[in-house]
Amino acid sequence: MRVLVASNNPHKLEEFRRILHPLGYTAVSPADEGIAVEVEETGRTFEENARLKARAFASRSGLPAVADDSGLIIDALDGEPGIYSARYGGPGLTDAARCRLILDRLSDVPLANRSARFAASITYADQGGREITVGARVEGVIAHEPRGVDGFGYDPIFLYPPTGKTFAEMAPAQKDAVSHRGAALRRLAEALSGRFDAGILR
Ligand code: ITT
Repeated sequence: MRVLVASNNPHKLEEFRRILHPLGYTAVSPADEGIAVEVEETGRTFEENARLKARAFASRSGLPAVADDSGLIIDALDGEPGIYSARYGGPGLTDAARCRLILDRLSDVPLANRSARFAASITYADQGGREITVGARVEGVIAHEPRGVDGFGYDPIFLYPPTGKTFAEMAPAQKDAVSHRGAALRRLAEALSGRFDAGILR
């Protein structure tokens, strides 16, 4: 089954392709389909924004669309950057500068108080009016310095305690096996195959 990845983030697209392929889905990009859609993320939650993106891409493309709204939640920053993760510190910053901004804001915070999690809400929307939203999280700790070269975004500062490595130090398949996005997409595939009621998933 072909699904359109309702995202303009090339790193997410790569992860979707990688995770969905073994689940029996072919992920196509907006560029593959020759469409460009910009969605204003006006929702107040990851779920609301995922729904907005999936619906917009599905209606513009004629294909079933899968959208992800995700971010990093840091307890010592009262949940920031949260739904504003992509634009934290201003739209002109690089991923590395955003990581540095967080490290500077946490400079006095000891490891014991650096708990954080990645969260993803993923919505599937199709032309028949079927819509499914699932969510998943992965718990971690904000490192004191960036480490690793894989991944994207905040991966270099997100320490995953069971491996002692940041997500950027883990092989892509190792990240997918435990990440918010990997878990949410596997739940979505189960829901689409009708194995259980997605309404109860959060
Ligand atoms: P689309 O809306 O076009 O999909 P986006 O990057 O703007 O792309 P979001 O609004 O969902 O998407 O922002 C998510 C941000 O959260 C993303 O840009 C990263 O900074 C961060 N993020 C999410 N998942 C991540 C991951 O697995 N690793 C590192 N950073 C992640």
